[in-house]
Amino acid sequence: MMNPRRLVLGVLVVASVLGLADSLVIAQCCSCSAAQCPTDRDARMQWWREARFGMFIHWGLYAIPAGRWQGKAVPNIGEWIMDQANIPVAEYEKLAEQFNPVKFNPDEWAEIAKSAGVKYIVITSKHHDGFCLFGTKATKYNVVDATPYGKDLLKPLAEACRKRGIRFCTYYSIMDWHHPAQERGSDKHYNPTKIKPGRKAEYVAFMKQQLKELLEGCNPDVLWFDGEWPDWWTEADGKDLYAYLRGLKPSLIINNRIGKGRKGMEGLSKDDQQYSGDFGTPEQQIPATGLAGVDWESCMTMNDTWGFKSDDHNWKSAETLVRNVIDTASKGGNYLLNVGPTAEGLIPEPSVERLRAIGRWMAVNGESIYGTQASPFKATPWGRCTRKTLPDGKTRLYLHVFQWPQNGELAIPGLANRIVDAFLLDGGKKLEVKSHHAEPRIALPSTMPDKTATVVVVDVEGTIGG
Ligand code: JFZ
Repeated sequence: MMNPRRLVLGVLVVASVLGLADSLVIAQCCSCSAAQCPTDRDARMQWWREARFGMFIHWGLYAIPAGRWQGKAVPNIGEWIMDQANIPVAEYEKLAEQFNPVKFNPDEWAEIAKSAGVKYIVITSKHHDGFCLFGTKATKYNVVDATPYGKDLLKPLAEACRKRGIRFCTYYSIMDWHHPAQERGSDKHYNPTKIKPGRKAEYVAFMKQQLKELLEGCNPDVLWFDGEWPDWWTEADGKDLYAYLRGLKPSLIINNRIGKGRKGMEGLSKDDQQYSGDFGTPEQQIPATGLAGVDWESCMTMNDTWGFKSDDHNWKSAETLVRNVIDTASKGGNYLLNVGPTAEGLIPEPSVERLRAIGRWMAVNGESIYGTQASPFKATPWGRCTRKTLPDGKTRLYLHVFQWPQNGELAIPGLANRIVDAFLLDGGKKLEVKSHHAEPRIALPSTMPDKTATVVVVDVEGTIGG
């Protein structure tokens, strides 16, 4: 007879294969509270820790002006145009009457994401401008009620993603330039908003209603909060909201921008464990080194804006983006790469090209990224390293070579374990190990097979370091 734990596990495995796990309430493993329990945390973070690569989508009314207002280019990131050009609410609202993304094809977006090799997407359900991309009873200012398009955008996208095994996640801004309970922070800017006297409870109730609707309607696996920095939002508010959401969906993953623990653009939570949130959120940067025992995700743009801007052509190269995915994985984090679709509903072609190029690299080398752990080495001058523990207890190192050594030998500084195998990940060509002593060296082919990053696999006995 199966023991009950096995049975629960079996049911969960079957359920997750069928995509049902989210509708199940996962049994509590221990007496600690769900939010703090380390076993629960490890269980709910598992898919996220293995994913390593996601796609961010910033989409909203700001895609219509696309960085220009009254004939002038507005500086800074496109989704901030309402604040940057100081557009009155009544005027900005009118953009909704023009929002009709007839070319939006959720299957096409999900296919682009799939071909890039991302394991999850995070899309703006409501950005700072307050406009909602989902149907909600909490405000008329949403795509169903306020636009000629008149249909929910998130539900069909969630479905298209799940069909392809991609996790669906949503961004939600706490700061809201449109909601009547908040007011502009100064004459020239909405940011940072103030809360109107006595109206905070009303706004918190509004958020809770919307987030409940979102969970019921689209069942996101991550809630990615943002806009938490206005002074009226407190860590206690973050904790209360965290507990509310955890109660609604025990497996939900929530970023650290729900509370006040984030340290600026570096994005990681202050050390004392007092703050809410399941993972840190560095923005437009990858930490200099790995961070032991910390869950984090670097979000980054492909050009210089999150929301679509018609005149931003400052694209990062596909090589840079692939190396950023590798760099992030080598430090134990996830890479969340942004696209800003147009008002018509198209992911800009330069973004699609880059996603497909990343996907071609991932299709061959994905094993060296997904489900890997941070490098055990202090420095790898030729590139980066990720690792996995093999079922037989050996350690597999993935050496990502960015600079092909002139002398044809790849030195692995500080590796003391016995090497049992070395080969190129692409094609499996065996490589000669030149020394098994203090600094092993692997003989390489004379020309670099993949100029973006060539992965050399080295299997060693035992585990490395602590
Ligand atoms: C925030 C948003 O304002 C932005 O529009 C975008 O959605 C991005 C992913 O997140 O950007 C921030 C947040 C915090 C800081 C800077 C930009 N910060 O603390 O310096």
